[in-house]
Amino acid sequence: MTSGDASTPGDTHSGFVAIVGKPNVGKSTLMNAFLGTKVAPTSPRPQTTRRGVRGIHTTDTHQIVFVDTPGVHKPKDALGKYMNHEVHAALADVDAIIWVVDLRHPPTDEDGLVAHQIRDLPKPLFLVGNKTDIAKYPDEAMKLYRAQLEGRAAETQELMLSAQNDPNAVALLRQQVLDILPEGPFFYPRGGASDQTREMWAAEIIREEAMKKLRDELPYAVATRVNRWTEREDGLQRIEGEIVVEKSAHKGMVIGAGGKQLKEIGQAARKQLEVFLSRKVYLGLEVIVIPGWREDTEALRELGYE
Ligand SMILES: Nc1nc2c(ncn2[C@@H]2O[C@H](COP(=O)(O)OP(=O)(O)OP(=O)(O)O)[C@@H](O)[C@H]2O)c(=O)[nH]1
Ligand SMILES: [Mg+2]
Repeated sequence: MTSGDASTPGDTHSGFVAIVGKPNVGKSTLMNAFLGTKVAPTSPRPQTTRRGVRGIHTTDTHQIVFVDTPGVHKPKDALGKYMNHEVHAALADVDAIIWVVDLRHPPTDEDGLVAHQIRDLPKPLFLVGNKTDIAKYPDEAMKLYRAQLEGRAAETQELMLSAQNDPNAVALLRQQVLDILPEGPFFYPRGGASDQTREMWAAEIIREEAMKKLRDELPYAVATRVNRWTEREDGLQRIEGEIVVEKSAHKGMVIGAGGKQLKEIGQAARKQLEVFLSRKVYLGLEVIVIPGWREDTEALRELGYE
C-alpha cells in the first residue's frame, strides 16, 4: 500500500496497543517516547500511573492508540483495585500488547502476575526489556523474562532498549507495532496525542511533581485535579488546581514549613506545563482534605478514577 490518502476505508490500518508491566519498569516513559511528547506522568516511585491513558500516534496511513496502564501489583485499597481493573480492561480491548520489563533485575512475583495474564491471550505480544542503559546483565535477565512466557502460542517479538535515551530503538519498536496493525479506520482525528482533557493532563503533571517531592506513604495518599483553566488576552494560561489528601494531618505535610514544599511542587509543575504548552502559566494550588478518599468509591469517581 503506497497511498497517502487515508480517506478510503481499507487504505488505513489502526489498532489499540496496551503497554503493561509491573510498577516502575518504564511503561509511561516508553509511551511518551513513542509519541515524542509528554502525555503520561512518570516518576521514580512505583504506582505513578493510576488510570489507563491513551497516547495516539498517527501517520499518513496508520494510527496506533497506545494505552498506558497502571503497574500490576497486589492491591491494598479500593484505588489499587481500580488500577488493576484498568489493566484487565485494557488487555480485553486491544489488538496487541507490549509487556515492559526492567532488565536490571530478574522477574519478581509481580512480573509473574503480568505473565500469567498475557501468556494465553491470542494477540501479538512485544516483550520489551527496558533500561539497557543501566542494566548489568541484560541478556541473562531477558532470558528469565522470556521463560515466563513459555508455552505461549501466539506471535511474540522481543526487543531490548532504553525508553529514556534510545530514540532509534524506540522508533524501531514503533515501526514493528505499525507493521502488525490490522486494516481499519482511524479512531481519533489527526493531530491529537492523547484522549485526556487538558485539565486531566495538567492535573497529572501536578501529581507527578507532588509524588516526586513527597516522602514515605504520602505520594500515594495524594490526588490532584484542575478546576479552572482560563486564558488571558496576552496568552497567559491561568490554571487553578487542588491537591487532595486523605487526612487533615497530611495537609501541613504537603504544604511544608512556611509553605515551602507546596511552592516547590507548584514551581516544578508550572515549569513543565510551560515547556509543553509553550505558553506562560500561572498555577494556583490549594490543598484540600477528602477523608479516606482512597477507600471511598464516590470520592474515587469524583477524582476521575472510575
Ligand atoms: N535509566 C533509565 N531509567 C528509566 C528508563 N525508563 C524509565 N526510567 C525511569 O524509571 C522510573 C519509572 O518510569 P515510569 O515510566 O514512571 O514507569 P512506569 O512503568 O510507568 O511506572 P508505574 O506507572 O508506576 O507503573 C522513572 O524514574 C524513569 O525516569 C530507562 O530506559 N533508563
Ligand atoms: Mg506509569
